[in-house]
Amino acid sequence: MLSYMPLQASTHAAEIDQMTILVHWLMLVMFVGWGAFFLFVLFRFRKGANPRASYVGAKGKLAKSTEILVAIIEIVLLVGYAIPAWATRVRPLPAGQEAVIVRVVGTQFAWNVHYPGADGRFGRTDVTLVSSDNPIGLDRRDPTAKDDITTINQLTLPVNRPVLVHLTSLDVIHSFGLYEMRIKQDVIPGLDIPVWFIPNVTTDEMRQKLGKPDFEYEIACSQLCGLGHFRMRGFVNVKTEADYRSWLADEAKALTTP
Ligand SMILES: [Cu+2]
Repeated sequence: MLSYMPLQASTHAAEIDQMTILVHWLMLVMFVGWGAFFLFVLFRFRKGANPRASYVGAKGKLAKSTEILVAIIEIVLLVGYAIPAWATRVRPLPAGQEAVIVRVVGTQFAWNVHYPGADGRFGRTDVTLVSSDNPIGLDRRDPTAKDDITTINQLTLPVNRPVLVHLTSLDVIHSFGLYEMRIKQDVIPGLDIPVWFIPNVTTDEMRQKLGKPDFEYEIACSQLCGLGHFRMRGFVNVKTEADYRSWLADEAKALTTP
């Protein structure tokens, strides 16, 4: 039914889609129902049949019971689907060895990715160090920053492991949108906003599924953030664990070789 939606590529995507489908069914039924009711009212209370206005109004109970029914369905959607889905999103964030923790810093108009490196600690950043060569203002003199890996518009992740992304912005409000992962989160200057998910389809597997050899997962900025908003487009490379590790090793090597 949602064949126009991007294919699912995270563990919670199916749950979000199921909720979207249910909400759309409810909206469809309500649209048709209220539309039909409106047409009926136009006909039933037309001037020709009712030359004088009634000050009492209609007495039917149908409208009220329909409203109660709709309210009950909405409560079921909220309590049965939306709140449980939200509870998983905000439960204790992934941590430890299993999790991949990265920072993503939005700027006009790029996504800057910051990995903590082998020591697992993010190096110090400072806005006064921000330049075109160093868009996140990383202080390389800081010992914990020496092994940090930074990329622009390329978020590389391993498959089937929890990913925790700390989002922040250097300038205006952006929005971090990963459609296949069903992730969308506003990115706000001065705030560190965590968002997590488990990607479960590698880029290569998705290319095969779609039959598109050049397919890429995109990071779309979902908040109109300035004139260059249209080109604020990053990519998520979901790799197998082995490929991810060799990518990390290559990046680490590139840091030490001048
Ligand atoms: Cu943006």
